[in-house]
Amino acid sequence: MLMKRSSLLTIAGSDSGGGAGVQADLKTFAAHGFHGVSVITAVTSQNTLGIQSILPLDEEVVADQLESVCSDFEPSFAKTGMLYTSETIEVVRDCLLKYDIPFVVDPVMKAETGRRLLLKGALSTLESLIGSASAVTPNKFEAEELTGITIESIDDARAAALKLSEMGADSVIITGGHLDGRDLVLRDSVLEVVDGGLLEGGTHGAGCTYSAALTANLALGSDIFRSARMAKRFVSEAIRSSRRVGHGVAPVAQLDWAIRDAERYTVLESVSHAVRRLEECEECAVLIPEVGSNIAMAVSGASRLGDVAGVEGRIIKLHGRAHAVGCIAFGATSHVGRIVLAAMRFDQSLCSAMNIRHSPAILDACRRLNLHLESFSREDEPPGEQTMEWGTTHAFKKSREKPDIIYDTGGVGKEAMIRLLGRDAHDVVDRAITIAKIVGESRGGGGLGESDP
Ligand code: PXL
Repeated sequence: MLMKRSSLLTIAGSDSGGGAGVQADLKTFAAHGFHGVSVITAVTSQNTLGIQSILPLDEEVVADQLESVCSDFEPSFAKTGMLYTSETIEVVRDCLLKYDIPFVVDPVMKAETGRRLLLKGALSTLESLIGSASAVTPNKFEAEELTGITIESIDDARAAALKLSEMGADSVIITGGHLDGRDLVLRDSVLEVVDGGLLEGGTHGAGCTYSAALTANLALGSDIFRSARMAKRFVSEAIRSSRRVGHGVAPVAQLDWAIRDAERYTVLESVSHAVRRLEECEECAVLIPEVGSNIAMAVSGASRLGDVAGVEGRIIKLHGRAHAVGCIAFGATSHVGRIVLAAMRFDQSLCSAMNIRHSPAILDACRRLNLHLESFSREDEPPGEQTMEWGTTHAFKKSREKPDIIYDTGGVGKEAMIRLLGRDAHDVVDRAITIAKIVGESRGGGGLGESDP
């Protein structure tokens, strides 16, 4: 369970496209396990192609929102984004100081398209806000505007960071989207460079996401250097996960990474629980082939073996039981993993499989369960093919309905094999256990010999 986390506050503009601003900040706070509260300074009408209009809210409305959230939620940290006017900056500063809330200033000035998100005359008021901040996170252009220093090298960035720290912020981070991906972190005259490299992916909202992740990490108690590293990692994953939505610059995806991680965890749990059930099953050793067995399950949308979890070694027969040798991990099974990937190309819901021993009694048990069986012959396999991929694909193509079971009768030096397919590892193991019980009963009382009658 997550430790109890306080609320975090964002004071920023709304981005109707959901990529930057308040929307980016709230998603980033949520991804770090925080409840986010928000004060909207301006409503931007925008999409991936640009900003169509900006409606700044009256500073009284901003002050009302600030009072509402600060008086009740007691945020442990705040961050500011698009503030637009001097008047808004002043009410924000007054409130944060009144409630003694530490804050990060992301000195947002312009959108990627060049549209101003801070009025020209508001720069000096923004500087006074920076003077009370725990951290300020300008990009190269914002740092240039605030310091008057042209930044073309990491040395220029260092000079600008020193000048910014003289404004009074505890820490300065010049973010590196325009500095070969390197961020410069300065605190109490200690300088650290956080390397990152330039990444492939949509970047709209990257600055907001970075400063929100920094805020969350500071609120979790990390120092500025660790927070900067963690925030860089978070925004890098969000850029990598960006998807083309709309027709222009893709927004970063703050939650996809967290959701993917959660799904991978669920898959690991599902496979390990299924393996345990198989090991506890008294009749199941009869299903284990000479070459061993494996159970695989993939995350949704899987496209490579790294997206499929299974037993690192294999499942063998030991003391009359099925027994897994090795841990459950992603990328652990190439044979059964390939079957799953091939089956998913026909039906995304068939994301799990297990190979079991081929024998007339086991095939008969499968038939008695009214499962749809399909087969392939290794003799038909064209040279240079991956057998598992080809066999599975071939079986799907020749089958009228989607197969539950695909088997082959072996070949020279190749053991015959049955593969069970299912919607998840439990589904597959349910079938395996039922088949093993039928085989056990049909031989009259469950004694497990090495071979079928
Ligand atoms: O990324 C800066 C930014 C911040 N806030 C809002 C924005 C943008 C960029 O477009 O729209 C509301």
